[in-house]
Amino acid sequence: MKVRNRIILSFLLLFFAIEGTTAQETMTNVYGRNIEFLNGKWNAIVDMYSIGRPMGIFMNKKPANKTEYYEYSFDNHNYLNVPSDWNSQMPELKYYEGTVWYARHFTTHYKQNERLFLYFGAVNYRCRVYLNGKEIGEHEGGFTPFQFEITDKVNNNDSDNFIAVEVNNNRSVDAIPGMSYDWWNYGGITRDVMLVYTPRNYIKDYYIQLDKYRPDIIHADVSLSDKKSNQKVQIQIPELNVKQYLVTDNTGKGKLSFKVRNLQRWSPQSPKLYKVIVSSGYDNVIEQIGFRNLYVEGENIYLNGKPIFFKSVSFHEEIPQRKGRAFSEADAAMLLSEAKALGVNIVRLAHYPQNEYILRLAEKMGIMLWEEIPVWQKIDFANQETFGKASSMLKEMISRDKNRCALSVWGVANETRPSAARDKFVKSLIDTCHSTDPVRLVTAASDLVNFDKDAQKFELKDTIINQLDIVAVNKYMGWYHPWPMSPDKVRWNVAPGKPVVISEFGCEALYGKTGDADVKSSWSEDFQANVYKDNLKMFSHITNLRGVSPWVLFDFRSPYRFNPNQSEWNRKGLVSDQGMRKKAWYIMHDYYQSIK
Ligand code: GCB
Repeated sequence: MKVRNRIILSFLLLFFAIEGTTAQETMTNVYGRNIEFLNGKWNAIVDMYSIGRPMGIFMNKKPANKTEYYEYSFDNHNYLNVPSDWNSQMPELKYYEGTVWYARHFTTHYKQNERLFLYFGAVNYRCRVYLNGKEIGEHEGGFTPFQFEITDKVNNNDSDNFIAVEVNNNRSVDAIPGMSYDWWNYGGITRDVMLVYTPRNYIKDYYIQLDKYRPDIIHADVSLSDKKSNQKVQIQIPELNVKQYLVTDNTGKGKLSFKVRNLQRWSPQSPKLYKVIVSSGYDNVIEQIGFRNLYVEGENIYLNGKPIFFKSVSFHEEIPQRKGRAFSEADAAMLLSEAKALGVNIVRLAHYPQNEYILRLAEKMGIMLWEEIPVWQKIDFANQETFGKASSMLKEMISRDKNRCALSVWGVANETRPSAARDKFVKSLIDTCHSTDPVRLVTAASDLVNFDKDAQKFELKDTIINQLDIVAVNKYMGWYHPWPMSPDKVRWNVAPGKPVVISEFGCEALYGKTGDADVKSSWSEDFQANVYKDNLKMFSHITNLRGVSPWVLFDFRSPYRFNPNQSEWNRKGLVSDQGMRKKAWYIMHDYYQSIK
């Protein structure tokens, strides 16, 4: 084909490919549905110059006669495991940021009264999905799920279907997160992919949680896919002898609040979950749900009516030993067991929604959770489209996890700088949390606590704190910030009247390195241990302190850590990249033991 004709053909292909849509809102509790995983080895093409789309490679054409040829084929080429990131699978892709195509064949067998969905747990960062040569939709945001209905788009009854996913993880100014951040930009189809079979009229969504304050009132919101009134939905909790009905309005939605007796509330000491069955005449979904009360009054946080102190820690969704994203139940067990061993009652999932295996296992293990969207430091706050992205991510996160009673705190931002645009952006996210989910606490981590020379105290000046349930503070005393006086003399006057949680503190140390405990550049465990001791002294004088969260549980990979002791690792872990506990781990462990 002549070059000109080729270009025309490319544009035509592009035009036809673009009729796709953005992904739809996902159904809740996908793991409780009739699913078939599309995990495994997918064919892959690394498309460094992003020319696969104009070339139409998603059509997966094969030469039909002797004169035809195509400069691509997915067959017998590269393979990538799904789920997983691409960086850890091929040495050539360690630093790769760009486009990779994933493709595979699959068959389906839905019945006449069924619908079929294609569901992605997460793809980092943006993707377009093509089915049998046509684009079916796109999604942006690397850490939340999305789905497409493909009922009438597939060749059913065990005929062949071909799916291609164009994944791109280029960083951009208008994205969430933005241009640079302190973790690895793992690209790829990083979470489960599945086919979901549902009845024609299926239970799309439900939100069943205990009242914020009352120990005996459960609220339930259900939404069916048929937007019709007078549909009856039953909610059963067999162990509590609950059998309640609600009726939908003309949008297919219904609400109900009912009283329960002898409810055993969920707590870290006793992580009780109940089997809950939601059924319409057509569909039936079962899930384990826990019930608890969580609220803030004055400077205290109350769980089931009793004040609680958050003994927290953070981790990224990463298995350091594998230098790759965590994606399985086994990965979740590794991360959470190490957190539990430290003595925590809550984990701050840094800095983005992590996979559902982590959330569900944490709930079973009695670990509360704080989950956030990656509105991290520099974001294009004045850009409406960027706001739209953050807002979608927030809604996707809440929608997926709103039935996890372990989920206690929503985080909407981390270390952002006040400005009119930022304030509007972040305040609006806070409002979304409060209005869509009354049973969780909302926060945003700030690094603006500074020493006020006149007052001789640490203070925080940021108006968004007025809207937060918990004021979260990242402060690296002894590492990024020198002590203005001896640590036990330091006093805080931060957000009086509200609970304060130290959401990050800590210091770098290379595992196994001994050195002078006073010399920062020793990168030694001794120096790190000292920083921990000093910070704990300071904490004991913060009167409204209701939790602490050392940064961070494990050393994690970061492209902007250039010191030879770091060599692309953030070394603030209490546990090394090889899973070895540093000296500071024991200090933190003893501290948590001492708090009753
Ligand atoms: C922070 C960030 C966190 C970084 C950490 C660090 O304040 O919130 O994402 O990794 O500091 O190690 O500098």
